[in-house]
Amino acid sequence: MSRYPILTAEEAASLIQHDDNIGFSGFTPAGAAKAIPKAIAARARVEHAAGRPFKIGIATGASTGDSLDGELARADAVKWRTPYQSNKDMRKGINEGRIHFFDMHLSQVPQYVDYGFLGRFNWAIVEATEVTPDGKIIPTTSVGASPTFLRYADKILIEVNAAHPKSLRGIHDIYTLGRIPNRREIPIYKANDRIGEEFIRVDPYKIAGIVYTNLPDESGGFDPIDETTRKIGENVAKFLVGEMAMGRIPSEFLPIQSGVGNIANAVLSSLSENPEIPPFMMYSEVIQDSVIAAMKSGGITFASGTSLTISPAIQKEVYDNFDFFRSKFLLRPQELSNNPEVARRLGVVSVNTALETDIFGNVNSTHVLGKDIMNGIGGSGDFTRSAFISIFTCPSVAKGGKISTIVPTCSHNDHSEHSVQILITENGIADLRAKSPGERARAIVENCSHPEYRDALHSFFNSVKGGQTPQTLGRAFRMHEQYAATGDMRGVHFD
Ligand code: 0RQ
Repeated sequence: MSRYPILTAEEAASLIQHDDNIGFSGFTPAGAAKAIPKAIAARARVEHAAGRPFKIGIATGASTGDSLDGELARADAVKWRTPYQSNKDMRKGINEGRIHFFDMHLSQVPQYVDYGFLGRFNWAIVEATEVTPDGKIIPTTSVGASPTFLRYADKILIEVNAAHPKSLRGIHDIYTLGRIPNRREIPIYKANDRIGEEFIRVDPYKIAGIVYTNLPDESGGFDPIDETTRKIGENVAKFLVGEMAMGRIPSEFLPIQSGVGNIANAVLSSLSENPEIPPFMMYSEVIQDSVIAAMKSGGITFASGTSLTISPAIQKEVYDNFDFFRSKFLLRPQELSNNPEVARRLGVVSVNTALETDIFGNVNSTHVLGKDIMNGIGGSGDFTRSAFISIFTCPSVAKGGKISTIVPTCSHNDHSEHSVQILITENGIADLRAKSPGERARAIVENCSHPEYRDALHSFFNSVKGGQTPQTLGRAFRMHEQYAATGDMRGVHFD
């Protein structure tokens, strides 16, 4: 007999009040709460129909699945949202100004909660494979910010999800940072060092109920690798092989961090298949499909992350062969997986994806035309600023060539020229280290931009006389302005 009340999702949702702030589990759709948020959305619709307000504040690890971000956004039940999302309805609500969203570095979310920057949390709602009578919670496929939400929220609801095996116990590495200003270094000296416990400890008296579910993670999988993403991946591998040959990367290689998405998936495939790159470890956040394939082939020996974001077929394979995979990864709280101090000390090579980059090396990861949010900065800033070598990748064009991802000036800045070292597209590699802004502009345009935009980009900076940076404020956004007016950047000129 469970010592905790067993509730239906609807009963759990009935405990939530208008204006409550909730910390949900979920870092990507992996391990996100599913049944209770969906029931809260249904409750919001009923309340709205009765003429009563019903909106909640939502913090998570990162993005989640449609049952959380999608359902709650569609029910107009979101007061505020942080730190990252990738759901089309949530994005729409944010860009239409209905949802108050603030984008955050993912490593900082737990500390913000811990020190009260986000206010009081009424609830933590998390998914688990198991809860023991003395309050030990075994998460499912992600850890994210759940340990902190569980510690600080007034009350706890848990979805115990039978879709994940109990054998997941042991893959989590839960460790609590000390209080500032007396916090010590995190004792991770190699990516595969385990430093914490297998479970999250909570005060059992805070657990208001358990909802039993059997729901798969809502991970969609990735687009197949195409010619462009394959070339980007090959260029990343070529660059890193060159760094090894020059003795800048040690022969045993360095831990890799990789962003999430189609391009990142392709890059990891190329790295792990390249015969000149030795088997390597990852110190990253999201463990995605290509990492699992590389673990099988021996290209990746270990991955430290905070979520196991894999498509359903790959998840089945991992669970069916768990004896093989068990020792190959650890899921940690995001203030550890994304910790800048650890990333700097381990010499992480970061590889993230840009939406657009400018010719001086500033990167926009988050906004379309400077205004509309795509997903958020995620962990890209946690790693880029601290990496031993920071790489950004992107295709040189988007939307069938109508958008050049390389522009004179980014329409929004997430990573500055001071943090971005290497830029890679399908066309080539721009090494920005030790280059002045003018030299960077030349390297980026010549090596990385799409041939269709190259002459125009050259003409942007070639005519500028004097100054440290060949910039002309009056022409800086001409490509964006043309796209906004005509839906196509092609044919732009700077004369
Ligand atoms: O939209 O499919 O509608 O055409 O952006 O682009 O090429 O599929 O690339 O899946 O790798 O995502 C930056 C969004 C790239 C992602 C971003 C359009 C393009 C397409 C997606 P369509 P692709 P990916 C780890 C680290 C920030 C956070 C981060 C991201 C869609 O990588 O969110 O790095 N990164 N976190 O057409 C307008 C441009 C565009 C553009 C591409 N310049 N203007 N649209 N697109 N460039 C993750 C976490 O921390 C959890």
